Amino acid sequence: MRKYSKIDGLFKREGFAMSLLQNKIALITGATSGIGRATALALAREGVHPILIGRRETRLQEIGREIEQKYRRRWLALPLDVRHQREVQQKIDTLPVEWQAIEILINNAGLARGVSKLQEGELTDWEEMIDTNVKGLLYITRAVVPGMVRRQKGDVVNIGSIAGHEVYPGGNVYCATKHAVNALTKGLRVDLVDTPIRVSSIDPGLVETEFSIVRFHGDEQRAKNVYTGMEPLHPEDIAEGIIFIVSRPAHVQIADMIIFPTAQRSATIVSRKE
Ligand code: NDP
Ligand code: 8X3
Repeated sequence: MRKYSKIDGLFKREGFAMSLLQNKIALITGATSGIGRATALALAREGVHPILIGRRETRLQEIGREIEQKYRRRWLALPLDVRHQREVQQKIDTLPVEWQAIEILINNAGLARGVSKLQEGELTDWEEMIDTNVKGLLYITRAVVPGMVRRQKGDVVNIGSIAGHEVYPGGNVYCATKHAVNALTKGLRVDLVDTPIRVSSIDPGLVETEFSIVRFHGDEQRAKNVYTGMEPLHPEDIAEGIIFIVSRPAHVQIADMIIFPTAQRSATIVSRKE
């Protein structure tokens, strides 16, 4: 009989991914919150040793300690702004030797800013989104993937969005950055065709994290309204999708996984109860 246990609020079959992922090293960007944090914890639960990247160092330390206490994994906090190319390259190039063989890269750091019409948009918001979601993802990928190619081993998972498949009112530049992530995922997958390295993207609809608080520049009430009257996805739902992707047998590559809350059917079609 199959054994199920409740871990972190999720039911999972024991040993589902454990043996495949045991002792691998993963680098997760945006690990201080939301999807990145949930993914770091889920990977650690499966036996992975995570490198945690984000700008808020105290949070990186807290999450690292949680990983150590719950799962007894090694972890490394790497405080870093993914927009700073030289620092990205330098920090990856000078990782302690026991952390260099990164086998799983989760390109998750990203953000939306505002919902202005394009003709009224804030240039600083545009630049922050493009620099983080597109250029930051490129800088990290450029620094990490050559090592995977040398070792002939690795998984790259980019966190895209339904906003990379559709556009919605006020989504203009954010949607453009996620369309770019979609294209970069496909481009990298093609460029790595002669290697065993797999490239995947996971594209969620509404997930309740700090995302909307950041989008609305700290307006928590406005952020809450995004999820009113419906059950959004939880960051752990996306983390479980990532575990599924990276724990497939070596000959199986998940190209793209679109995940919606049940109450959502497209970027703009959401059923809300009073
Ligand atoms: P959160 O705001 O909760 O988390 C975003 C993470 O990105 C934080 O850890 C933040 O860390 C990090 N980050 C932002 N900018 C930088 C930077 N310049 N350098 C390093 N880290 C950075 O949001 P989510 O968890 O929801 O977002 C994660 C990803 O998921 C994003 O790419 C987002 O676009 C995508 N997504 C989110 C959806 C949602 O509905 N929530 C749906 C679809 C996709 P710190 O501030 O400490 O640097
Ligand atoms: C986040 C989901 O619909 O706010 O990528 O763009 S959405």
